[in-house]
Amino acid sequence: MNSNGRVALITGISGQDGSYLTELLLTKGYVLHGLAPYLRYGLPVDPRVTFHPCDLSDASNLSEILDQAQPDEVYHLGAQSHVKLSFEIPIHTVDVTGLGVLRILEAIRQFQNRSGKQVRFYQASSSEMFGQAVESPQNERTPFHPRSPYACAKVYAHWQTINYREAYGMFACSGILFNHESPRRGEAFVTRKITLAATRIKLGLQHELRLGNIDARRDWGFAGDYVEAMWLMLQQPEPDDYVIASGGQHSVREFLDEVFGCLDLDWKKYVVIDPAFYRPAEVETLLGDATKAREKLGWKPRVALADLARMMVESDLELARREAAAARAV
Ligand code: F7E
Repeated sequence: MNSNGRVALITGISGQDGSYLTELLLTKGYVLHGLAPYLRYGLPVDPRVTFHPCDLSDASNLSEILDQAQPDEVYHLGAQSHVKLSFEIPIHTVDVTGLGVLRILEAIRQFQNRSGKQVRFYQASSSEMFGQAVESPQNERTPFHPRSPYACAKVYAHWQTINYREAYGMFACSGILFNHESPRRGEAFVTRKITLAATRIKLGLQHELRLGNIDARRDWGFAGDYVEAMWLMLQQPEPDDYVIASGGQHSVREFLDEVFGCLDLDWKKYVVIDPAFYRPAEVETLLGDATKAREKLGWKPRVALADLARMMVESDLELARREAAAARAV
């Protein structure tokens, strides 16, 4: 693919969304720069991407990176994104997930002044901001009621993004993304935890699965669909905020039915409820209304939950088969 002459910079490039967005932007001909604190916890970054180590709790090298990369678009995906972990490391979470956004916005504002360039900025906001939601489904006008240090940090970051848009005329957008999953999802999030365990149980590598609140209800979509919405937001004539969601809602129980059903297993024989996985404050139910994204961006999700579950099961079954073969070879 020939270059389209545009440069994009992605923070959090080694995570699930960073990897799908990398693939999308490479097919569109972007020159790509990626930031992450260190790579060993994430996926390997595509060799076509120029990688810059950058810790969002420090960010002292951000200005230098912006001067080197000269980005037209910045996609800010980097965060401490695990909700339960945010109760255990709240200060670090708020530093990276909340203040980290301010560090980037301010570095971009100064870069724009130095270079005369207009940078388009995407902020990864989250449905967790709705928390104990006052209405259902949630849209761009639904008030926030965050229920974790992570969600509080995301609310702060969301409003800073709007503030930089209003105060400095920055082209800054927030995508309020509901849960989005894939075979590349981190292993500590509930969907991947379930598909990894179910496939290992199927092959006799594991015998139980310990979970927390399986009555929680979420609006789950496919990460590959959701990164397309991020790109679309930055191609519009005006910056704005958009809810990105599937518009369907399922409980963790229903996701268990779907996944174990794919493998002809009954999850009730293996799942143990363990209070260690409960959160001090839970978000019981979320459901998104992405009408604005459909009407203004022309965006809609393509992958339904049953297909997503199957995609994740097939991928994790392959991993489990390799693990079983390696165990036999020893
Ligand atoms: O939990 C329940 C848990 O950790 C989903 C992040 O990407 O999406 C994600 O946040 C539900 C919760 O995702 C276990 O209590 C039960 O009600 O997969 P999760 P999340 O907390 O909804 C939003 C949009 C983000 O922005 C976040 O960054 O499942 N649950 N048992 C469990 N959850 C986990 N992780 N592990 C369990 O054993």
